[in-house]
Amino acid sequence: MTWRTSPGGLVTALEPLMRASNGAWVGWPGVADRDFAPFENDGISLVPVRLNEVDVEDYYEGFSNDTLWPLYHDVIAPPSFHRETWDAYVTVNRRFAEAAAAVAAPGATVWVHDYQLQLVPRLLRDARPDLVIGFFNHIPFPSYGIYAQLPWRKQILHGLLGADVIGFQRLEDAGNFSRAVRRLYGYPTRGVVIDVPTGENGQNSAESRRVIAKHFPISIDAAAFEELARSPEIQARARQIREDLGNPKTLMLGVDRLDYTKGIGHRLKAFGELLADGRLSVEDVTLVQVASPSRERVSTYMALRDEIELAVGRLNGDFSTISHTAISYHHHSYPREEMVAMYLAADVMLVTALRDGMNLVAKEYVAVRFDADGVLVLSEFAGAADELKQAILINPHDIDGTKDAIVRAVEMPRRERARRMRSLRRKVAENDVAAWSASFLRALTGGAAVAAGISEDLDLALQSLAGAENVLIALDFDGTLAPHVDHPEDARAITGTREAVQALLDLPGVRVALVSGRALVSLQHVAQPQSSVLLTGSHGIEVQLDTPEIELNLVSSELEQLDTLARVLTSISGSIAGTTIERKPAGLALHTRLATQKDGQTAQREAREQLTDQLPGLTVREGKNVLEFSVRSSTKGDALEKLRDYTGADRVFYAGDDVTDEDAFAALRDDDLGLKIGQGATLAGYRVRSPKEVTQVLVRIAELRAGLAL
Ligand code: GDG
Repeated sequence: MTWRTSPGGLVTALEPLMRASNGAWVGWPGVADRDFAPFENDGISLVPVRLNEVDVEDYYEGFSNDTLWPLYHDVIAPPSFHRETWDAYVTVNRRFAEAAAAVAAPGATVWVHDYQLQLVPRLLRDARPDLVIGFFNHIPFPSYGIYAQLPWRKQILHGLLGADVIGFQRLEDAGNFSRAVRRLYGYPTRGVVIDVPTGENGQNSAESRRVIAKHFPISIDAAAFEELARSPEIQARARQIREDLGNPKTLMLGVDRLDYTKGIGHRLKAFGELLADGRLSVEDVTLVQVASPSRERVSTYMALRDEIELAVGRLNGDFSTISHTAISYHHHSYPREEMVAMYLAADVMLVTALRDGMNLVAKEYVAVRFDADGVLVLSEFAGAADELKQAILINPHDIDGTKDAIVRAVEMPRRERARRMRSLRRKVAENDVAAWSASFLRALTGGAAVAAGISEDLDLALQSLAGAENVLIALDFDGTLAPHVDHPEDARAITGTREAVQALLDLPGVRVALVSGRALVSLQHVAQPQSSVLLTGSHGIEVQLDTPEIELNLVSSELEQLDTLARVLTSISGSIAGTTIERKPAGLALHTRLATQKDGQTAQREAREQLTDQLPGLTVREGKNVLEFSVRSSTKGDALEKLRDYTGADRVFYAGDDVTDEDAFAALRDDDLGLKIGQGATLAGYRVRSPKEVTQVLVRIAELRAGLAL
């Protein structure tokens, strides 16, 4: 068994990212009916998904390539609609979603590619709400009038809307998608934003999730193409190609998968007519047409091949001479080097697609032409036409227009060729495939942050924090992770918090701590923290750091004071009915709730008098029917300092909602990040509304940190 990397820009663009973030590439290995175990290659795990023969027939060749492909390409060929192939599409999409759900880390970013997997975003979101999900559609998205033909039009939209960001090639595609969502679901859309209701009641629900539908025109690894083109071997090969073709004055080139969307027939028709009209002659002009084999078992493609080869045969029969061939036709795939040599050799590149998401061939031709020569004739129905406006743009259905464009290209003066090519090259260099993936991922991770109610400012601060070597994430509990409740023992962290904390714990260089005013025992009871979470209770007096024992953060003089305090209060409480004492980690409380008002007052007065005499440094807090004495005035700020020392963190994140948390915010340093929950004045630099957003912030930190393993 052997394997090799798929050629192409997508792999080139994503490979470094995938490697840096320990990514998993989930996909079909390209062979039916075989199970392959997942394996690692250079930091990327490859996760094969099995397709059997029937899946290939129904899901891949059927629904994907005989229903969606023609439909999305404006029904250039008639799409078939079969319920069995739809069922196969659902089944296989589920299989991919399961495979991705199984390998994605908590809070991971998953990027789903292309029309074969449109149900995956939703399936994945249902299985793994913690994930950030992007989808990119490599082919066009048709206008509503055409899309509406699809019997499963609502299911597909629902599937796609599971993503946070849905990327398209062209502005128009994104617009068509948003319109379809409005027409079929009635969800509100504003620019690139779609508000998708999330609640149980669907459309009537008040809660919604933001989905971004936007165009991100894909590109190529332009520098790599240029580098190949600059190599002496490839330049020699380019000269050789021209020579082998009899050094025609003009070499024209078409490179396409043999697909009916590419307009190969229209191109041949225009070229044939030009030869017939005598506007071009085989003495001067040769057309090289590479038609790489594609989807050879789909009947429309078989018919197309026959049709194209018949046309090529006819034209060659009619116009070729012994020394000059009109069309040099090749039904093969070539190595990348040979393609580059052909691009270099070609004076005119013909891209006549009737519909094409982008068309990378057009961009490759431009990237290769470092000599600033060559003319690109480009269909306005290819996505590339939006950027490559200095090409000669054509409507391939207009055969006369196309013929004129070809003649213009053949006759174009050197200076105009150079001017146009330079401008085209700038475009391709500016937006290469790395820029494309970076901008998509920025929208995706930024988009998820916005959707989660995280402001852009906060997100930037989180990004910076996540890049630190050692990070301490310190969190208050009540009001921060858990909503406030009437009975303190009922407090529980909201759903998702535990998973978010676990995601953080799983990352190297990250420690998580709880900082609470509660006594530690009570904190443990309500928070049920994972064993590696560091705990501090009673405003920092109690700490539990990687050991089962609770440590009292008291010095010996404080312990002596505690003894004295206990002696005095026990004697007072023993002599006055209805008064009780409660031990606290660093003090005692005298409760007078059950005593008469007079006895209560007496007890409190005596305690104050005796203790301020004997223990002048004592802290006294008065509550309702309770007087609390402590030998130590520890704050959450002290707790945070202790944790900072212990963990050796160079950056600290602290989140809290209460006035007592302000001591912790005050202990933060310039590079640290304080997050206040709810309203009220604060020293914290950032604020969110509720514990729900805190959990999202934690997920975000984990995700950023995982990505920043880069
Ligand atoms: C889909 C969308 C969108 C072709 N023959 C050979 C070969 N190729 C390479 C080309 C180019 C790629 O295949 C074809 O890409 P295109 O963009 O032209 O078209 P599709 O295959 O239909 O791709 C399209 C694209 O996805 C990306 O989003 O642009 O609109 O339909 O890179 O160079 N490469 C080699 N030998 C061949 O014989 N080595």
